[in-house]
Formats: sequence, structure tokens, C-alpha cells
Amino acid sequence: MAAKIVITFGTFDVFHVGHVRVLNRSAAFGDRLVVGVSSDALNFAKKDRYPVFTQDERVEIVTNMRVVDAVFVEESLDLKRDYLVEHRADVLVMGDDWAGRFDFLSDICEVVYLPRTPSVSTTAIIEHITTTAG
Ligand code: C2G
Repeated sequence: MAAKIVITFGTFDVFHVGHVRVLNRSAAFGDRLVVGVSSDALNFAKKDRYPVFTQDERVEIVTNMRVVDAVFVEESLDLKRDYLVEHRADVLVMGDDWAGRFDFLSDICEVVYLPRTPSVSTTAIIEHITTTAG
């Protein structure tokens, strides 16, 4: 039987335990985990700021996670369908901050939303460092 391929997406900036857990939980849905890491330009378009770590650094971090089999750069939110087809994804896993947003892709794969890890976020870490540094 062919390997079951799971795909997930994210910026994974200032990599933290919430990121580790979503990758581990995503991997558990299949045999191979492919991750789309948002480009710096996509992040700027979404959040109006550049990530702390560059896309090359973020790709390097995610690539080195034990459960991750392949990584590519996600250039646009509108290319989701193309990415799923290109990587032959059987399951799309997203955090539940995106709940419902990708249901239209359920004609080509299973779509799963996972609850976020509470009380940790890149934004909160940046704020903590900004207010406690110096
Ligand atoms: N996450 C989580 N718990 C947290 C923080 C993040 O489970 N406390 C998950 C998010 O739900 C997401 C992944 O970690 O599945 C990456 O989070 P972000 O880097 O914030 O991803 P985002 O910028 O929302 O990019 O195509 C969609 C985008 O690329 C998603």
C-alpha cells in the first residue's frame, strides 16, 4: 500500500513547543510528513512584519525535526490546492485558528484542524523579550 502523506503549513518563526507538538501530532496522521514553510514575503503580506528568523533559517529548523520528511517554501495562501496535488497529500492538517478555511479542499484530501497549544505564541515571546530586555 502507498505511504499515507500528510501536509501542514506554517511560519514556524521563533520556533517553540507549540510548533513541536503540531508537527508531532500531524505526523501521527500518516507515514510521511511534508511541511510548507511560509516565505518571508507571504508573512509580510499576512502580518505586516517580517519574521524574526529568515525563511532559510526557518526551513533549516523545520527540516531538522525528526518527524519531518520534506520541506518546501509556501509562496502564497492561494496555491494550497497546487501544493497538495504536487506533494500527493492524503491529509491536510492545520491549526484550529484556520478552522473551516480549507474545507473546500476536502474533495482531494482529508482536512483536519488541530487545537493549538495554549499559552504559547511567537507574538507573546517577542513581546516578553521586548518588555523584559534591557
Ligand atoms: N501552533 C499551535 N500552537 C501554538 C502556536 C502555533 O498548535 N501555540 C500551530 C499553528 O496552529 C500552526 C503551526 O503551529 O498549525 C504554525 O503556526 P504559525 O507559524 O503561527 O503558522 P501561521 O503563521 O498561521 O501560518 O498556510 C497557512 C500558513 O502558512 C499558516
